[in-house]
Amino acid sequence: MLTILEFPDPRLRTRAQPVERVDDALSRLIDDMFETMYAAPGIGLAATQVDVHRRFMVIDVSEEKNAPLVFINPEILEKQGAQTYQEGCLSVPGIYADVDRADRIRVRALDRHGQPFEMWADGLLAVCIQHEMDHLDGKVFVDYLSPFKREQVRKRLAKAAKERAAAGGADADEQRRHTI
Ligand code: QAP
Ligand code: CO
Repeated sequence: MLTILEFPDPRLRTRAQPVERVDDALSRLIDDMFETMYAAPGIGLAATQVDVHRRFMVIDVSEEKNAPLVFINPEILEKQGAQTYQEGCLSVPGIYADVDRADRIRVRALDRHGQPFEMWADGLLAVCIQHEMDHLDGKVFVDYLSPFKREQVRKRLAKAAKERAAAGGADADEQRRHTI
C-alpha cells in the first residue's frame, strides 16, 4: 500500500512531468495505486498524491469496482457544458464540497500498455478525470473554495491529525464527513 499525501502538504503543489516510457516499473506503480485506491475506498488517484511526480492517474467509478481506467499523459481536447458535483479527495479526508466543472470532455491519453486512445466522458467520470488532472498540475479541489473555507478545511484536517496522534496512531474509529 502506498502512502497518500494529505492537504496542505506542499508536495501536492508539484507540477508532474510527462511519462517518457511505459515500462514495468510504471506498471507496478499503477497496480499499487489501484490497490491503494480500492482499499481506501476511492474512485480516483493521481500519481502526485502518492508523491510520484509523473503525469498519470488511475480511476474506477463503477459500483462493482471492475472498470479500472489508466490515463498516462492525459490531455483534454474539448469541453462541453457545466455540472456541479460534491467532490471529495483521498488527500483531503472527510471533507466534501461542491465544485463546478465541464459536463462532457474529450480526453486523449496513453493506456497502461502505452497505446494512445481517445474517449468522451460525462457525468461522474468526467468530474473524476478533471479532478485527477488538476492533481497533476499541483491543484487540489479545495483551491476552488474561498480562502476562508479553505482555511476551515486546513484547520479541520489539522484537528483530525492531532486526534489521530492522541489516539496513539490507532485508526480513528470513524471518519467524520464534513460538507464545507
Ligand atoms: C475524486 O476522490 C472525486 O474524504 C476521487 O474520507 C471525488 O476517491 C472525483 C475518499 C468525487 C469525483 C467526485 C474521500 C475516501 C475518496 C474521503 C475519491 C474519505 C475516504 C475520494
Ligand atoms: Co483528489
